[in-house]
Amino acid sequence: MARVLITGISGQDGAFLARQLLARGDEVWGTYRRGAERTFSRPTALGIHEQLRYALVDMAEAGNLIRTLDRIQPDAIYHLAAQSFVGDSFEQPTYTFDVNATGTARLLDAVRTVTPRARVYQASTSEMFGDVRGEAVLDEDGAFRPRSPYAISKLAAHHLVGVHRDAYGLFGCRGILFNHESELRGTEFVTRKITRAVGAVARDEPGVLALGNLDARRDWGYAPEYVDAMIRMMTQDTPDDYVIATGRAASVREFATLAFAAIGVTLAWSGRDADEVAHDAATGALRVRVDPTFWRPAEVGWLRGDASKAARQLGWTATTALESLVRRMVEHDVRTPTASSLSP
Ligand code: G4F
Repeated sequence: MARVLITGISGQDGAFLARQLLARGDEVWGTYRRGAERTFSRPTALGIHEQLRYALVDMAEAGNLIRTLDRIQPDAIYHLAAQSFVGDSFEQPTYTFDVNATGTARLLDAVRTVTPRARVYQASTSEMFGDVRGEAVLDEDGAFRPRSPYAISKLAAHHLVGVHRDAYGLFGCRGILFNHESELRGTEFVTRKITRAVGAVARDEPGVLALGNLDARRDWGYAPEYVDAMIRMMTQDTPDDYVIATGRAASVREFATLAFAAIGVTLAWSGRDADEVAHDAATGALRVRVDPTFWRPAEVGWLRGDASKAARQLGWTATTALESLVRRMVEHDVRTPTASSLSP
């Protein structure tokens, strides 16, 4: 049994990770921010809220981090806390950098000072690859050309963990995770935005789904499998870096097509750029339109990962196909109505 601290317990990955660690018999602590989600809806949805211990921590407060590590004395720290929405980082670059990059520097400094033997998992991201040339399949040696303040902040944190590993012997693992989704995904991310809208259509609610860049391609996997990869990294004898991905890229347009197909609606796409739309091929009802306000100032057009190192060294491979992931999310959002995500 280990004592584990998860920064950012209230997010999708924090909740799934906590569930898997509890199942291993670990004592699991999670940090949360004042003003952030106080109801812990995701740990509650997974039925683990009562088994977790919580600590109020802000990545902006060095003293807060030091005292928390001193009090908990974790054997392992999974550092997931972040401003994780790429779109917002263009409007809030300083905040994003402070939480994601400087916050990681504060955490690492606290670890070095208080619990130098604690293992650290860093939630690195495929966004760091950024401006991918051609349709490259990206592995741990891929070039980083970040395209957003978010990606730059995560790349800085990634390198900070590397420096602490080299300079101070930190057991630091960096998981370069490609997009990973689930029924607990935040509703601001495109996959959940789409599946919630499909749920609304299935319930005959009025409205049209408005999306940004339909051509963006992502390598989408199922989040619970990705947190399993984190644990496998952290329980190796040697810390290392791993790409975690499915190896398949699909466009936002394809994701939406699959999601509507899951409720028996075939989409017929027409038009181009800001005028592109999708109608229900059977009824002619308008289902999707483009809203340029969702276009990003700089976009990452293509992300597809090669997780063969993780397969070789961790025995990890993604097993949920995109079609199954989409169906699972749609079925959840058909069953569980939330405030409508369709614009009139
Ligand atoms: O769902 P997204 O917002 O995810 P994004 O930007 O790929 O970032 C996610 O994955 C990263 C891993 O690669 C994480 F590091 C990060 O924290 C986060 O979890 O957008 C996916 C794509 C983008 O190209 C975006 O421009 O979908 C495009 N898109 C098109 N219409 C939209 C929309 N994105 C959002 N959020 N909303 C739209 O209406």
